[in-house]
Formats: sequence, structure tokens, C-alpha cells
Amino acid sequence: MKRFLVCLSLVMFCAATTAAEAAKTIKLGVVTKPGSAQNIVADKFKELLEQRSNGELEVKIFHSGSLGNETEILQQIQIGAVELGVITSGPFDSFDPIVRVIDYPFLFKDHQQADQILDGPLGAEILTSLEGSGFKGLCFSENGFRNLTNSRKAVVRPEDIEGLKIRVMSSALHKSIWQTLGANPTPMPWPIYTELEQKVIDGQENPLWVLEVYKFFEIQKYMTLTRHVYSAHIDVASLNWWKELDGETRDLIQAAMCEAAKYQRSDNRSKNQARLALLKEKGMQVEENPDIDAFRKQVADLKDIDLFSTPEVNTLLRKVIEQTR
Ligand code: EAX
Repeated sequence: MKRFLVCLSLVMFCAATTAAEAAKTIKLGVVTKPGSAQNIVADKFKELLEQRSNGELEVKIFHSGSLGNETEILQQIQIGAVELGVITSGPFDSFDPIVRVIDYPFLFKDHQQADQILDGPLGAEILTSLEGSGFKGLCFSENGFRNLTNSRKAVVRPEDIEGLKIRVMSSALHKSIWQTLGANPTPMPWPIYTELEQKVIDGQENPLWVLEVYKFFEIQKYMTLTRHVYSAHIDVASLNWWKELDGETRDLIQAAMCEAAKYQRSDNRSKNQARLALLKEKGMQVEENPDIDAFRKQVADLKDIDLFSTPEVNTLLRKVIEQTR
């Protein structure tokens, strides 16, 4: 009997230690590979949090799709299997349509305006809304302004897009944008190099860093600086997990993530000019002055379609349009 009790208490001791250790390790998911915009946020966050918690909190980054695509990472965060994620705003679309406000085409004129809105009360409204789908929205980092690339032809005007097979993110809004522009949009999760290489799709749209890090210059001859959507990342935590953390830990995580986000946004922006030069050097043909007015006109009515029909999304979109005019 005595022997049994010793064994039992040992087992309980071991179980308790494992639970305590596990609580200290925080899993963070990103779909992209090292060097990507998402990974720069994640790496900076890890560095800051581990330093400031004196090693009490450890961040384990799962990258390069090891947890699945962005929708799958979000599902794991929802149920608490993964604690944190740095995820492109697009795929949040099927969880909370309020994110369509950020991805509305030609909304932000420049980075300053994006920061002003997303770091202000309207951004806060979006982050709070995400709690309805099980996410604690922490802050916004960025993918950047998205540009169209393809392997078939130079695109200057919307007419040039007619019939091009363009990969889009898993987002009803993105699909509508490209349908409205006359393309044949194909939703597909990240990554997409093979599909581009094998010409299952003609083109895609993403910020400049993607073309460099994922070497799309090898397989996409034409780029048009459309800057049609400002693509944010939403840095989120699992809401159930968040609720169980003490106040001090929450503050540490929130501050480290927002600092990492600010660091990454400025890092990303500072590299864009050099990236453009590199892509040209690698042989991409870049259209720097497309007919943006024509593109803008063609998608202008998107705000009146069903995509924005919930009263909350509609009201917020109109507020943001008002403030970015
Ligand atoms: O960050 O799926 C996409 O197009 C995203 O922008 C991708 O994660 C690259």
C-alpha cells in the first residue's frame, strides 16, 4: 500500500510539473516561411516576450504551414489548441465579415492612413468584434499593399485582366473584387508557387516582399503596381486561453505583440524600394503607372453588394470611407 502511495504521488507530481511547464510554452502559428512579413512579427515577439518574462514564458513558432493553412491555424486558435497567430486579414473573412472593411479596395491612400485607422478607434472596433468568433484581437501588423502579377501579359487597364486566372485568398470580398475586374478568380490557400509554375493559375496578387521571399520573379513575368488592397495581419490570441491568463501576463503579451507589430511595419516599408529594384533586376516587367482611376471606378459599387449587408459591417465601412476620403 505504502509503495502504491509513493508511486501515485510521484505520478501526480510529474503530471503537475508537466502541466506547469506546458503553460509556459506559448504556441504561435504563421503560414509563411522564415524571412516573411508574418515571421518577422513572430520572431520579434518571441525575442521581446522571452526577454521581458525572464525566460518564464517561452514562445514556440510554428511556421511554413506546419499547422496547416491560415484558415486551419485560425480554427486551432479558436479551440485553444494554438495560443497565438499572426494571420493575414483576408482569411478572417469567413470567421467575421467585419474584416472586409480593412480589405476594401483602394481604401487607404498610404501607410500613414492605414496606421491612423487601424491603430485608432475603428481598428479597436474590429479587434473587439473578433471576440464573437473566439479571438482576442491584439494588434495589426502588415503584409502590405497588394500588387497584381501574372505570367501572360502586361496589365495597365482593367480590360487587360479579362479572363486571367488569378489566385485569391480564401475571402468572399477578394473573390468579388477580381470577378468585378473581369478576372477568373480562384480561391486557393497559401503557398501557391507550384500552381503558378505549372500554370494552373496565371497570376496572383501580393505585396512586394512575397515576390522576393517566395521567388515569384522566376515564374511571374509581369507585375502591375495596383496597390488595390492594403493587406493587414491581425495578431490574435485564443480568447479562451486569454481569459485564463493573469493581468500581468496579458499586459506583457499585448505590449510585446504591439511592439513587434510596429517594428515589423516599419521594417517592411523600409525595404520596398530595394525590393522593387531587385525584382526588375531579376527580369520582371513592372508597370508602375497603371490606370488606377479605371480600376477604382470598376470596383466602386462593391460597397453596395451583399458582402457589406450586415448593419455593423456596413456602418463601419461607411465610417472608414468617410475618414479616408
Ligand atoms: O503572406 O495568402 C496570401 O496571399 C497571403 O498574403 C500569404 O500568406 C502571404
